[in-house]
Amino acid sequence: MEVTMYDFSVISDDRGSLVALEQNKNIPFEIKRVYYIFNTKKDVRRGFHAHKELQQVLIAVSGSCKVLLDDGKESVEVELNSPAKGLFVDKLIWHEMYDFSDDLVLMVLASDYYNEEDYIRDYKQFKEIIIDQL
Ligand code: T46
Repeated sequence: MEVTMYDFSVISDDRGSLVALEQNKNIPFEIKRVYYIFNTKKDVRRGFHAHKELQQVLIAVSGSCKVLLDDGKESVEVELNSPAKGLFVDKLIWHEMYDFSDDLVLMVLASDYYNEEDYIRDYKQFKEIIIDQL
């Protein structure tokens, strides 16, 4: 499956570095929500769902983690370890996050407000929805 990883421009000078994120420019949707995940435990996986409509960009602004992406046909593992990289997670992609470093801060930009109805948390149901779309 195709993985979309954005390489953000980093503006650096002798004071440090800066990355700017702009909706519909280097982020491919209108940003309606930002949340971040931290204080994770290395061996406790999170995620285990797909979204019906939501699109997201995941950025490890500090530390690192791995992300499994599964489109129902194949799965890939991606490492996030740079505040200058953003992983696009489209709708109908099953995803899991794991292997968190102690200093991980995973920032997520989302195309819509929080809505539990948008989650598919059962893998069997996810596969059925994917098959129906073919
Ligand atoms: C996703 C991955 C990458 C809220 O109340 N508002 C929010 O905006 C979010 C994201 C979560 N919550 C509540 C829902 C749960 O009671 O926070 C609790 C933890 O959420 P969840 O178990 O879904 O966390 P993760 O890490 O498994 O998944 C999260 C996002 O929920 C999800 O959309 O794609 O990060």
